[in-house]
Amino acid sequence: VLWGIHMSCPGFHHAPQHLRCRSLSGAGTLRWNDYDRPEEFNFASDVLDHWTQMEKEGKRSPNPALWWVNDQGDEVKWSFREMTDLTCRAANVLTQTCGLQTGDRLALILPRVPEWWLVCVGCIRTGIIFMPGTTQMKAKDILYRLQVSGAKAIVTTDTLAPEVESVAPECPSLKTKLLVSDHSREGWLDFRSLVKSASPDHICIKSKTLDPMAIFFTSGTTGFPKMAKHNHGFALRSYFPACRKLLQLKMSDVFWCLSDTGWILAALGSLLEPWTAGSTVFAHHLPQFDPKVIIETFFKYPITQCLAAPSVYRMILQQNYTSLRFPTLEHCCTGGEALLPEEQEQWKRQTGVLLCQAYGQSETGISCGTLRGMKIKPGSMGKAIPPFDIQIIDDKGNIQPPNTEGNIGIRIKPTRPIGLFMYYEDNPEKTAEVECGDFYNTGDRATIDEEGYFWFLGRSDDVINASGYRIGPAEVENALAEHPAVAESAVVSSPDPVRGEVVKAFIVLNPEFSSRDPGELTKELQQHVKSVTAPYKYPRKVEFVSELPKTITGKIKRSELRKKEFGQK
Ligand code: BCO
Repeated sequence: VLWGIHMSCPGFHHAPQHLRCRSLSGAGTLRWNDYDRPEEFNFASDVLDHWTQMEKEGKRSPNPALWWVNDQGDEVKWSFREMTDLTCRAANVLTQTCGLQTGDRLALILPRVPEWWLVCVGCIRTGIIFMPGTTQMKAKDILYRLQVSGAKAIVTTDTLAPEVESVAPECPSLKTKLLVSDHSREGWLDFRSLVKSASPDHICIKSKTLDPMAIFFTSGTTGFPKMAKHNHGFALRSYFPACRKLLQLKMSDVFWCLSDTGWILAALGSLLEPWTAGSTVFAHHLPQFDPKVIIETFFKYPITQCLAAPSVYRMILQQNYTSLRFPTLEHCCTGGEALLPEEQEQWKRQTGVLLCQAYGQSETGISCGTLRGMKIKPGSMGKAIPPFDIQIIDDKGNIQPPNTEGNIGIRIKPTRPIGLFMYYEDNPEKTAEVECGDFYNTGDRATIDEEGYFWFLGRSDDVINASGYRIGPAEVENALAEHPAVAESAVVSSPDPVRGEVVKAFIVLNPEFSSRDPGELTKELQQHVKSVTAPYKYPRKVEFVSELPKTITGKIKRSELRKKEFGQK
């Protein structure tokens, strides 16, 4: 049972002086501009507590800050006052009970439960670096993350607790395990009851804008995921006027971002963007994705804006509902993978609502987009959003003229813009690899037209983008290699009408498995991958081959296989 709508907040009425924040000068009035670089910024004290103050002064409507629902009819509505109170308590739990300090890392693997917001903001208040991860992760994924980051704490639920326990002995840095559950578990601290009994008095750290705030894991062509480290400037960027133009959120908006809590899109869409504008964050627990539930939710709740990956909109359109005219929906935004122009037009035709494209990565947040009110060019992901200066560059970092294919580059010299990741933690080689002249090379291919609109073309490397997930082929190949049937494999992207792209595995079998029924073996291998790594990575297509194309030095030519999938020469 979740905390009720009216969870009492003892002590709030005696809120200490520090909660009367020093931040925004008034509702809707901006304190910082697109190119400002304030010395200090903290999302909790500068933004969230500001709205708390507005609420107290009667300058904000009584809409909740967080409106959470699930499919069992439970509902949580927390005001900004309650958010301040509860996140201060969470901050005290993390520092006082768990002994965590500024700069320590905390792995945050929670589904869409209200505590996700408490932990995120609790970390921001204390300077603990939070590392969101998807609940689809398996023990091996968790082990890697805990080890490589040296995380001192993990917060998760009953479902993943056994996976964490199975790897915890191999993680010497891990001192604290926090459980979000209605039950207690040996060896775990009970987050809910600790928050209830914690003090709501907490003094937010005065974080420097360039101090680290969060780490997002991101997949590459080779090896394990890299740690893209972001500072508090990542949250400040949501505050900049240019960024606010993307959605033009107002206090009265009810904003629903459907991204899993493990991705940067959720940090932006379920936390930073809506709360910066004083809007309501809407969340549906959605343990299993079901487009019908999404549609019903749009009909049932007064959601005004939505942010989701293209696959989500695509799957809604494919439901063949008689009407998709949602009563309160005014605007939709999408990002994370490519969206076809006809899908964008179909959404407008069927819902009456515009669907605007944005583009970004775990390294960049939302970098460009079709801002609300801007001319839409179907199929384009819009224009660069300041302070990012985005250009199409060649492999040496030279700016390319309009309508010429190249890499999407974000200028980092002479000044690295606020909002761009700092570097890949503990990985100077990979950090250097993506620096190209004066630019950060995203590895995404695109063109820019004369009006500054970007047109996405694909990846420059072997990374797969399946329904908005960035998947490293080596991660899937390594999982397949653990199965006795697999002699070797090559994993590439393959087109798909629903998911845009899916993972396809070309597999050479060990001789003793060559007589097995291919259909059955495919299912077994898919199940195997789902059981050893996060299931979203599993190969939805499998082809058994007698050999893989290789260079003379024996390197598998994935690009050759990929081109074949996309019908290219
Ligand atoms: O399709 P199958 O049923 O065979 O398999 C699915 C799930 O059923 C299964 N699964 C999920 N959890 C599991 C599990 N199996 C075992 N144990 C579990 N715990 O595994 C497969 C997972 O694939 P999926 O997540 O793609 O499946 P689903 O449910 O169809 O979801 C569809 C989408 C569209 C909702 C989902 O693909 C999605 O959320 N995509 C968007 C990802 C996203 O938000 N990307 C943004 C990244 S941030 C970024 O790009 C930067 C932008 C600024």
